[in-house]
Amino acid sequence: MFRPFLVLLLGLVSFSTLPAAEKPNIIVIIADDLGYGDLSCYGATELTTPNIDKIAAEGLRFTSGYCSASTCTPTRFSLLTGTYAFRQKGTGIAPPNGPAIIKPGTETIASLLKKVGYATAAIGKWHLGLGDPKPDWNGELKPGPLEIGFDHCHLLPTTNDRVPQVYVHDHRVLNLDPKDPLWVGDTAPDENHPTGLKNRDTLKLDWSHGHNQTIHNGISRIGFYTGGVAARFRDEDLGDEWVKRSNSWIEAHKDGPFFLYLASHDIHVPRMPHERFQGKTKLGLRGDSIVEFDATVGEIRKTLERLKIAENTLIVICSDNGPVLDDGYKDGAVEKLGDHQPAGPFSGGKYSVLEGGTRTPFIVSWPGRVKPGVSDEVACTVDLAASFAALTGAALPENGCLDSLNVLPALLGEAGAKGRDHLLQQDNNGVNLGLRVGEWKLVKQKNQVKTQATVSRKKAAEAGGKGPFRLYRLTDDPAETKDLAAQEAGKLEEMKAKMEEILTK
Ligand code: NG6
Ligand code: CA
Repeated sequence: MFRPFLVLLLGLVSFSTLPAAEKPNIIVIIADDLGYGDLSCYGATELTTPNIDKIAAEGLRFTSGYCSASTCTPTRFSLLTGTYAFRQKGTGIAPPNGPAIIKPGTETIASLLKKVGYATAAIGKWHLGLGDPKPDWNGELKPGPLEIGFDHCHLLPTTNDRVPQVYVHDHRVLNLDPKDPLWVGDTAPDENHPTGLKNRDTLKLDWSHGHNQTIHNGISRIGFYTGGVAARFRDEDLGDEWVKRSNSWIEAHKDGPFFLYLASHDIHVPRMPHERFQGKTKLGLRGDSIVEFDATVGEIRKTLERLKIAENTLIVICSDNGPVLDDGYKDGAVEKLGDHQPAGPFSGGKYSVLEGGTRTPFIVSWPGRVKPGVSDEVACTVDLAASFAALTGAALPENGCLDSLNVLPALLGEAGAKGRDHLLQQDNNGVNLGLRVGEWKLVKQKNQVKTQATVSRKKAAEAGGKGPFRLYRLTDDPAETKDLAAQEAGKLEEMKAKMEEILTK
């Protein structure tokens, strides 16, 4: 046999058993700080999100959909790796100069799907660190997404309230002029460096706590930077950038299969949506950012339709943690809240292990396959790895994806299909924990999390128990106000044992 043919044949054999044509494209669209009650398809009445609502109506909307942590970095870590973040040290909120948290060699959704023939891209907020031991902003930014299974990336490196405001395109800062190097640090480069603290009167968006260091685009941030002026973006243009980059990447890979991880920065602070969205809601910039996120989703969907690949594209819409109102800027989120309930019926929000911290919008759509409806099955972003592996015939690693469960039949809405039978929820560093098993919820509360009463509108919530372990029955008490730990001692012990088993697995 001719050598080229042999090589081709071997290539096909090592491929998955499913022919590429049968593998759907997969798009995970993850919002930032979007709460359970922030979309009209989840009951919001003070704004409308027509594009997401349409996708939810055509797909499956989960009422027990979760992210695994109540802050960004640990949720994203576990989404991509299929392993709970508390199992690895240093997976809390990443600082501007933080190193790559997911080490090369770690199996991720991207690496799994790449092995079975998918083109893979990460577009949007990264916030999982770059480089080792720190990012080389003027050189090659690696390791990063390209070292853990993504073919391409176009990123906001951390979050936009942290410096620097530049795009990372594959291994480099985009449009960086070598004559104007980018410097990023934790202390002011000189005493004349303008900051939000000293030059507060020049700001277009004032800070309320933290966020008072280097100023860019009239907004002061966490951290300091100088240089890289030609590379800097405007906050207002981020949403459009993600749409533009995603659409052109999708178009280039329309013959599929492809996996796109699209991580919008909406609705994280600083909330500064494009001018055309500002003032669109009565909720202020927070509401306007939700509408911008909805428009982003709509644009992606439009592209899939134009390319005639919508039928064969599975979309997951989710969030990285629950809602927060004042997260460091005076953007009117508190004052303009009105009757809006960002966490829906739940207590707590971002930073909390009460349901509002991790129970978030979770929608699965695949027009050719998913039967429209609403599902009460438990599904979590940590399950996407095992579920996508099952879908595409990718082999899960022996020593990876430790907490990812294959809930594919539940995600596709198959009759009688079950979701997770248990779910661990963590805060930023896994100090406080939650465990949901069926209707029961155990909360291990080491320290008190100050939750803004206005987020959850359940002032009683944080007082719904004083001990280190609290027990709630979510069916009667979704807001976790009545601690049953003393009353249900047997159940409490059973839940504590289950939590211990997961922690020490
Ligand atoms: C906190 C920031 C908050 C936000 C959060 C990360 C202060 C006072 N607070 O430390 O504004 O940036 O980190 O959010 O600085 S996350 O969604 O990316 O996890
Ligand atoms: Ca977040």
